[in-house]
Amino acid sequence: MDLDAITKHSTSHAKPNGLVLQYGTAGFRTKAEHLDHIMFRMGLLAVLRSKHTKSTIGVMVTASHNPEEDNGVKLVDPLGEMLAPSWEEHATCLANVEEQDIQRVLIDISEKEAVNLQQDAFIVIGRDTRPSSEKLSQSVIDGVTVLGGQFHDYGLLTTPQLHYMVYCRNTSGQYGKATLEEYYQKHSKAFVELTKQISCSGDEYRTLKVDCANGIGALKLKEMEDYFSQGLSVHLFNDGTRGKLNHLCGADFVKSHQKPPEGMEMKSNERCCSFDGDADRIVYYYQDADGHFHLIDGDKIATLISSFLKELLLEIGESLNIGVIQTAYANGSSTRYLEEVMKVPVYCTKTGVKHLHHKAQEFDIGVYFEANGHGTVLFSKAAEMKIRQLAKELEDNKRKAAKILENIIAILALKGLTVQQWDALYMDIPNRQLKVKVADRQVISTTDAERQAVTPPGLQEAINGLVKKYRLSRAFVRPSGTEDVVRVYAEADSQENADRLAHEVSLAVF
Ligand code: NG1
Ligand code: ZN
Repeated sequence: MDLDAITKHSTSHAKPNGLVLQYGTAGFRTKAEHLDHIMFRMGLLAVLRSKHTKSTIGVMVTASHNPEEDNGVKLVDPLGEMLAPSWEEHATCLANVEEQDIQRVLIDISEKEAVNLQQDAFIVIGRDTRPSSEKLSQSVIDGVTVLGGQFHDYGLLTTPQLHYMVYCRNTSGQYGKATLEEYYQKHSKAFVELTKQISCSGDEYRTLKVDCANGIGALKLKEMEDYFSQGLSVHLFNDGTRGKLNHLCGADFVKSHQKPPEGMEMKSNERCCSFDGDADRIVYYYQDADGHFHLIDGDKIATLISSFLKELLLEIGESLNIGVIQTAYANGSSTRYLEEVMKVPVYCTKTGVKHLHHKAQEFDIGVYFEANGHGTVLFSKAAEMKIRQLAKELEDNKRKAAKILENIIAILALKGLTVQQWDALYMDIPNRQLKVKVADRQVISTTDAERQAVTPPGLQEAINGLVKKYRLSRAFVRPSGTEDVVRVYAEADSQENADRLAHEVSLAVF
């Protein structure tokens, strides 16, 4: 370690006095002007992590669905996963020390984790379209180079694309080359193959209106369009040419306000969807003939995918185990439908993809989605090999199902239901989410996958009392990991009651 260089560079990425930040649900996130030192230090940490794992590590500069003025950073581990928990602690520690202690913390981490400092390090970097992102990613690069790490800056990328690049680079090209070209080719090929096999016709399945949240999704979908020319026709809205990122649009807006984004013309029964600011979230929706808005959120996506997969497995006679992972924000109806009608086991974890991902790894096929549209499907190595084998071996009709499964590993698409039929799988229980500003949100601590408040004393009892007043009701509170607020969630038998319960619970939080 060139200690002098570290000292010199860290003074040019000074930490604002008294600022304490935590590596939270999705890395560090706050106002962009408070993040320069964090970026530099995460560059340093990424190098240690890369030396430790002897692999390429990813750094993504984004604040996803937060307002345009915010920014954030998250590290991506070798197989495209979220950073390991013990390293999150190192990240928090490194982020908060005074400049003169940076070297000591770097040495501490290296000793604790037995990092071989002679090992080479390689970092890949991506960023979203926020005005602050370019400069902040330069600060990451500064941190990487000062510790002697090599890097490749991909520039503008979606979060899933950066995860893909990291994965490709660490699997010696077995999965594919770490280029956007290959990313688009792989996905479009699987999609086109898949739609060939689905017995549906008509434009309905091939056209889609996309609200890009005025973010990176628009740029990347435009790049991708040529590859999809035969299979899919997408119409982009909120493509960033006029509006502000995530402002009155995007997946988070649509999900939390339960209404269409501004800037999108919706005709009745047209299939529409929204991305978030880094394009790792998607929710679908449509307006019915009476002008009612229907939201098809992450819970319904998980239901669709798991029922589709279950049918395919049945067809090929395979008994791979499927599990669905949700959070406390999953609509009560979706959990009931999955467990009682579809008979798939459902597990609840804490909020944040990393928790869902971890649990999903326990299954041959783990389907996980947050209600807000973050999620994916994990196939265990063994399951993937079995499916690929079956796709080669089975006789015709069975082979077809295995082939579809094989393609699904790369891309997920509809199974020939209309958006209305999909929506009708179950009816959401009316619900409401609210944000409450408090002096210190950390006074609230929770247990049972965040469904019960442990502190402050008396809060859970108060919530229980309120919930009892309503039918089909449920409510919980938790401190946000990405914003300085407490989140309140409530469900009840009518929208009016859900709104009322959420409001009453938010008063109990003060
Ligand atoms: P917080 O702010 O911890 O609630 C939010 C979302 C998470 C996840 C993260 C990361 C809700 C209720 N919470 O976390 O699901 O998406 O941001 O982006 O939507
Ligand atoms: Zn996101």
